[in-house]
Amino acid sequence: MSLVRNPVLPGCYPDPSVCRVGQWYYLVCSTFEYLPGLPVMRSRDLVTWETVGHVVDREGMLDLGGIRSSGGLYAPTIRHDGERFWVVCTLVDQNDDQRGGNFVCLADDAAGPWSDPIWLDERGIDPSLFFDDDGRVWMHGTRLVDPDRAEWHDQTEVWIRELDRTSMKLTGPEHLVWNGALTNAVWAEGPHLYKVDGTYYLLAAEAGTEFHHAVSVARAERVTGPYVGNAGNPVLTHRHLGRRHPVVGVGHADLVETPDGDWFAVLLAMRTYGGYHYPLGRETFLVPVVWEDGWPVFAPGVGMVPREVEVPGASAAPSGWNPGGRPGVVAPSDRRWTALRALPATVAAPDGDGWHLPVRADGLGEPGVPAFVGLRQQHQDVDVTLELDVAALQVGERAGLVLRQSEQDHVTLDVTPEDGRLVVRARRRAGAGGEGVPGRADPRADALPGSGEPMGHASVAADAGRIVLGMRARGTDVDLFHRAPTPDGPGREHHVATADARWLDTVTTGGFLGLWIGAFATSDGRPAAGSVRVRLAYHPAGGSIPRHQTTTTSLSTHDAAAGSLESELVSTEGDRP
Ligand code: 6LW
Repeated sequence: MSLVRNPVLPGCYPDPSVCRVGQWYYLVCSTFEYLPGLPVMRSRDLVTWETVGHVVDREGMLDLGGIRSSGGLYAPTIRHDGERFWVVCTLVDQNDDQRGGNFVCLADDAAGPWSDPIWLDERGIDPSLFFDDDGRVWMHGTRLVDPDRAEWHDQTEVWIRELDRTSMKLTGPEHLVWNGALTNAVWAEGPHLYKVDGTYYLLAAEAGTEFHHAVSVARAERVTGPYVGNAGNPVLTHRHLGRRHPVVGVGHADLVETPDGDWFAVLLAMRTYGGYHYPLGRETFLVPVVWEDGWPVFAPGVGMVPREVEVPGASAAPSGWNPGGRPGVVAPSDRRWTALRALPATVAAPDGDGWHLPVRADGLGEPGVPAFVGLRQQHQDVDVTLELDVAALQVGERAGLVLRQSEQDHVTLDVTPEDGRLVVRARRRAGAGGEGVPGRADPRADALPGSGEPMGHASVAADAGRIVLGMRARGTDVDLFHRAPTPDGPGREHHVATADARWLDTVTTGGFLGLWIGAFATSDGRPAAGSVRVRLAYHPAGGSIPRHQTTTTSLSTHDAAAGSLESELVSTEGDRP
């Protein structure tokens, strides 16, 4: 028996769905406007996960062009029918409900190749699949109730309909089976069907994917219902624990049975820090489940998401690096890399352990395809450095680091050639989102649509053509710095500005995402001619990862400053959730 620390997938891995094939578990999550989309993660023990591929990994498979942040790929489900893997998902364009929709992709091997999307003629989101033991396939999903029938605002209905696996079309009558356990429950969603000991179970989230999020369950004798809710619904939530609880927003669960007959749920929740904020976004947690009186009991005896979960037979490996990766330079082959609305290979080319990034006219403030490659921020305390070779960057172009929530909300630290020197600037772009955060909603931010509100700047001699830009996140404080490496050493660090990650989390901004950290290069709409070489290093620090996983790594000269700080902090590591 191993004690495993939650979350099992730290960082923005929301809407998890899991299935088991033999000894292996497979899990997928939402990826919104980032590509490659829908990572397929594999595990032997539900604890240590590796990304084996992505469902959407080819140019032309899906068109994400113009889709705004927090649109894109929502809430996939993964299942196996005994022969093939099936992933069902929704492509959402929040500005055009005629675009996108629900689709299925198929694969013999979870690592791919996955088929092109097969579109299904059904509105709504959060599709799921159930393979009954009589060979029939039942699709289900959720959608807003038509306004003329809706009894309350944001009332949704869970539908079930048969899928003909030969024609891959929905067939027969539709069955509306669920609107949530509670009257006035908004967004009954993320439905999944199971059959356990001859009874059909419907698991669904409700109350929206934020503070009031909850898991409810209903059961029926026939797959099409009628479904009767559990008297104890919701069967799992953290909303009664208040906003000071370290884990909030528990919901969107999917069940899986181990080969030994134990049951677990994967679900999403958020870890708060810096007050009621969760900059890392919605993460994947593991919860034990037992069956009592024909109903699933989540986290028996505890009734909330445990900080540590007992997983029989699990490897003792902690989850700090799931799904793959290690501290240090993130090579282009690393599966953590993503780009915006295009594959990383569309905007950048591998160049040793870094990327060659040609400047693009598209900026970060519009839903285009900017020169951007980035990865999730998975640790609250982290040092990120971006080494840039800017010799080929032109006047009027800028390149650097971005801490990104969305087009509207991000912080950049970039460098631009000016008058024979390099000017480093930190800027904050703030949309019209939330309120109540100190220092937020400065009206000047909207007056600078292209780049954002200045936060700090510095001027550096340009002779070396090489500069390091860095972010040091300690909780919600994010220090932005630069240094100019010399042949003799990493160069002295200069602080440029301090950002507040609370500006960028969805409590403030709205939307569905956690933070991404990336490299970008833009000419802000003007014709682009230059390029940069970038090399990004990611080092968790302090209490972000379990102590026994923090090993000493060999540090290159470039990362020496970040590395020494990391080792200092390891010894004072706290017991952060
Ligand atoms: C997803 C919905 C939700 O489709 O958020 O947690 C949406 N729930 O089920 C996007 O992640």
